[in-house]
Amino acid sequence: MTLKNSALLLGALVSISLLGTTYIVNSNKASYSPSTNKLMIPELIDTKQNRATELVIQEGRHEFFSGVPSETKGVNGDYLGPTIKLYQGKSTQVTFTNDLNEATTIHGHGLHVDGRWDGGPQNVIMPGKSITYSYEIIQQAGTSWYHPHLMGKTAEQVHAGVAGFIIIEDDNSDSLDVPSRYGVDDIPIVVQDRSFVNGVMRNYSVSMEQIMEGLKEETLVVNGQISPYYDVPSGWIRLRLLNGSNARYHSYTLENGDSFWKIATDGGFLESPVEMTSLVMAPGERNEILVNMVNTASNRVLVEFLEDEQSLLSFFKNDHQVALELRVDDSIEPHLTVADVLNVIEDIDRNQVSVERNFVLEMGEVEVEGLVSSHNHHSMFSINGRSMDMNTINHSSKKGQYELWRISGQEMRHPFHMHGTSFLIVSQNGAPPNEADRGWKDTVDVNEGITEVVLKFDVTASKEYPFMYHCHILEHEDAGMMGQFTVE
Ligand SMILES: [Cu+2]
Repeated sequence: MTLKNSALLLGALVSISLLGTTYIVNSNKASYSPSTNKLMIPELIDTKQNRATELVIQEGRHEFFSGVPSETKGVNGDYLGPTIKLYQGKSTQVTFTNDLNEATTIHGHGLHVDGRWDGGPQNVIMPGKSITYSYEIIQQAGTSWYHPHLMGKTAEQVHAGVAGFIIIEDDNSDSLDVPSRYGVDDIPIVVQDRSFVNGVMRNYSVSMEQIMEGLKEETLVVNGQISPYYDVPSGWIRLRLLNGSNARYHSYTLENGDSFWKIATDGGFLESPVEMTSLVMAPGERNEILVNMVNTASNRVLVEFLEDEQSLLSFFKNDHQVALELRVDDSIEPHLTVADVLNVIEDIDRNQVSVERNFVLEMGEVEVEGLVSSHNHHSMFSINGRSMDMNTINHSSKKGQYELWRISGQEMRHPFHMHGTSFLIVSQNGAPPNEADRGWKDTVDVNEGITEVVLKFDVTASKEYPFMYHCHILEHEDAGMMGQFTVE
């Protein structure tokens, strides 16, 4: 170990001693035995039958640990919300009612819908009020999600439990040979991290340091449960993974070291399944993977929380937690085959691009050290030197125009998300994306190197209801690492 590492190590030890809750949490994990939980599958609201879709955002009391309720928020329930299934080419009215004692919004993360229906910070639903969105689905099959996007309160409301899946189907997904029985072999998994004291979820609050690093808690929570199991058929199992953490990066592996196959990114299927043994997901990202359960009685999906490379906290907390135990039940009919070709993804030629834009995600140190004096705002988080201002439109895009966005971050990794469309990655740190990342995305991990993405918008967003781009570390977003734009 070098001298430099020793110094870091000392710092890490001090940090750990300050994180008193870590020990409390770990002792709690020992005193409760939640692994007998059967995975909760969110209710499916399938809009194919033109069912009126009404969702109520409400206060709840959810038991992460048996017999110990925590104060939470949910949608049509105590924690998290139903899965909404939407169809390409179909328009569906979805009404959100706010039964909370505070304002909220519900953003459809990943949806290509007009700014009026986007649920950004301008689409406020006051307490006791409702808002009806018309989800006119033009995009391809994929896994999106919904969550609050209230200015300055997104992190707290998502943390309390307001989130759910949106699954989009199209002609391709309807006929494709992949597991698609919801809750049988097509399983939505939202993975989060929370802290517990005597089995009770710690309510949201953040120190300045936690705003800087993002809120990183200790206990893995999957669909609102701790280390659940699920009975699955002895065939291919499709997991729709959502990193629903405020700030944590997750690394997924299988306990037995087996390969799994990634079949979809945020916004749709890859061209073919990509074999892998570990998968890193940034906050806000979705990936669909296939797990082969043919020759095994059980397997466990593990998650490791990644730390920034600089932090030696990871040296001590490098443990994998069980996200989900898959147990084979031979009485369930298995899905035994998978298509080789899943999708056709037409590359966007660089020559088609008519506008290039640069986005630099900046952290507070720059201003604290007095290097920048032109800022007349208080927030320490910004993009291109500007913190989010609801009254400022940062740029305007043209519908149908191809654009190249060049994004980089400062100090640490930031998951950059934009509303209203999906993009393709052109390059990251000068290299083309690997096979598993050559799909449609709306959230991408950026570091100090440059990430280039190409995109176009097929819907509009007015000045009244603009689209957002922001860091999906929710503490950074709330602190101002966000901007807004129109599409005309
Ligand atoms: Cu960030």
